[in-house]
Amino acid sequence: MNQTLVAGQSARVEITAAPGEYRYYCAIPGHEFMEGTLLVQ
Ligand SMILES: [Cu+2]
Repeated sequence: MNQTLVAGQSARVEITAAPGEYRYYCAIPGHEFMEGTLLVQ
């Protein structure tokens, strides 16, 4: 899934996922620091 936003813009994304840990990150070059982990219980 890929979602691109302009600065200051927000969006809501709904997913159906099995329990587990999912890594998310910004795919724009130079933005490797924009990442995190989504925990689904
Ligand atoms: Cu970014």
